Formats: sequence, C-alpha cells, structure tokens
Amino acid sequence: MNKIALTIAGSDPSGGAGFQADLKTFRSLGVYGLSVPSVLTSQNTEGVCSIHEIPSDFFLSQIDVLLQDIKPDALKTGMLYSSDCIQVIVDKIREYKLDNLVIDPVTVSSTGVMLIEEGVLDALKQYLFPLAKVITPNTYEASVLTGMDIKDEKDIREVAVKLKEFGPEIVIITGGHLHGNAEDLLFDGDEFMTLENDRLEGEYHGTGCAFSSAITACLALGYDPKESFIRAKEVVWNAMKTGLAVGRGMKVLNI
Ligand code: PXL
Repeated sequence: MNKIALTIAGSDPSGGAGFQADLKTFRSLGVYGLSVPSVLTSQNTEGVCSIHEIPSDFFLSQIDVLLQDIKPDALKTGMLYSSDCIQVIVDKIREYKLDNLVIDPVTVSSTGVMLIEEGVLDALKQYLFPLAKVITPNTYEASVLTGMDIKDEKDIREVAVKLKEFGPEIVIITGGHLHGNAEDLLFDGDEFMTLENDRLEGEYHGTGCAFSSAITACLALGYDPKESFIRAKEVVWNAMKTGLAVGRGMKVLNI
C-alpha cells in the first residue's frame, strides 16, 4: 500500500457510513487511509440520534498536524456540518496544495435526518466545489444544490450541467432511476457517460460514502476520473449485493 487517501467526514459508530466506511473502502482498494472527523454522530442502523460538531479550532488542528507530516494522494469530504468547517478545509487545501479532491455533498441521512446547518450548501458551492476534481451528489442532493426538479433523464443532464458551472472538473450524479434500474451519470463538461445496473431490493446505509471513497481511492491509485467511476461503481455494487443486516435497521455494505 504505497498510496494514501484522506477522508474528512462525520463519524458513524455503526460503521455503515461516515469516515469508518470510507477507511474500509480505501483498504478494500489497497489504499492506506487517513481520517479527520468533522462531526460525531450517535446512530445505529435504525437512524441518527444526535450530532456533535468538533470545535473548529480542534478540527483545524487535526488537519494541520496531520498534513504537516503526511501528504495524501487524494482526499474526500463527506458530512461537513458547518460553513466554518468548510472554510478551514478550503484554506488547508490551498496551503498544502492538495490535489484529487472528491466532494460527497451530504445533506440528509438515509433515514431522513438533516446532517447540515443552514448555509452549508451555499458555502460548498461557492468555496469548495471550485477546488474539486469530482463531486458525487445523489439525485436528491443534486436537486437541492441547484433548486431544480429531477423527473427524467433530461432533467438529470441539465442539473449536471448546472453543477459543473460551480467549478468541479467532473460531476457524477448517483441514483438516477431509469427504466427501473439504478443509473449514475458522469459529466466532464463535454460528454456524458452513464453506468447502469439492476436495482437491488431493500434499503442500504452508506452507499454514497462508499462510492465517493472508492472514487477517491482510485484517483489516489492514479486512475483517471472515468476509470475511477467504473471501478467505484463495481466495488459498491458488489458490496451491496452481499450487504449485511448487522442491526435491526438498514443493511450495510459488505466492505
Ligand atoms: O450517508 C450519509 C452520511 C454520511 N456521514 C455520516 C452519516 C451519514 C448518514 O447517516 O451519519 C456520518
């Protein structure tokens, strides 16, 4: 393992989502994982119970102390609760000249709990998206970020074009529902690329975290964004097919 990826994300003690899921995903792709928690949650497979943000001076210290020592080949952000935390990340990415940033713009949990403070989506769009190699909203997040409705394939493409205007190199919108299948769409500013697979029965927790961290690991390994998209989709699909019912609530990925 000579490539390194960093996740800056929330903590999910159940290990289904958050930085715990990210680290497992990095490892499954042979990439050494670093993690800085942005926020702690108390939750299990049935849902999120409470949220405790890491104070921003300590959040900054975690990132600074780590990056003074180790430079990751790629990094991702997951749940970022406040705009303060986004400003810290923007400053540190510039200061340490970090490349290969993947942003998973987490907004609500799979069980419907809001995971961000007001103003976070605007701060993400304005300050963090312009630094991103890849952003990976699901259709709900893409719709909230743009204020546009998604009803069909044409809408998803329009939303992807709109998201590209915020400055990321690549937009990937996950979880489109076409012909009853699960479809993910990539837009690089010129072309669209879609990957489709059968929809699986049941509800899964942490698919967005695993997908964005698989992309991050692939970028760290030197794959380009389109190859990373193909590989990440395969990794997540396989982990979903063999998903585990570890608790009473949603299934988690087998990763
Ligand atoms: O799946 C989004 C997500 C990301 N990060 C953390 C979470 C969740 C959903 O619950 O708890 C920490």
